[in-house]
Amino acid sequence: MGAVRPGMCLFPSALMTLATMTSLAFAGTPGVVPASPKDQVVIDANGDGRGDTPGSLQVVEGRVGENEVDADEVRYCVPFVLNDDEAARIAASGDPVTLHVYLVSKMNTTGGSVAVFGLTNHVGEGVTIDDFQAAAVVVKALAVTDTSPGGGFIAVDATTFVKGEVGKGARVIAFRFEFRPRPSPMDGKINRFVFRTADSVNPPFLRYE
Ligand SMILES: [Ca+2]
Ligand SMILES: [Ca+2]
Repeated sequence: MGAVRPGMCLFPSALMTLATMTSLAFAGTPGVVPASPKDQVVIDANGDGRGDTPGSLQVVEGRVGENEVDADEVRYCVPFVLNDDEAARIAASGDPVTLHVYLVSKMNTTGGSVAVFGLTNHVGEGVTIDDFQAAAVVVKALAVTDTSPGGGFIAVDATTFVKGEVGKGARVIAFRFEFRPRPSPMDGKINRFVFRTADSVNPPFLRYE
């Protein structure tokens, strides 16, 4: 371990390290895609089963369930933007793609759960009020239940959905989180799950192998 002398150039070794890391990344190490900061909650404030109220632009709580006591169903929509390299690796790989979301807390969720949906043919990176009810397929029905521990990440296998969308040429992969049962309990309480968003610590991410 020689001391660094004046004039000694460290750049070549740094370059070597970068080259090594890059080649490792293409040798099958996992890739991580962070959630788009355009993630959003969407609310059905008049109970007709359609979204009509977006959340604030920077939402730090991904609420799923009731936004108010026995009213205002809220769903969390989270897009992920893939670059061409990421899409190519996902398309070529036979390994799983998993969605990771951090469950912050549960509020009166006995008997309740969260179903994760994949928005099919989603256009653009943004979330609109129509994404509340936009066409989607079930990724996992009981992704989160009342027995899921709060304060940690939940992993959901999203391989089939993600590879399907990538296979259609999609570069934005969007998910929607919904509370079950519907309607939620009319129990005089707020029933909901809360997840971290892209604008908070421990944001959602996609992981591929
Ligand atoms: Ca509505
Ligand atoms: Ca309630």
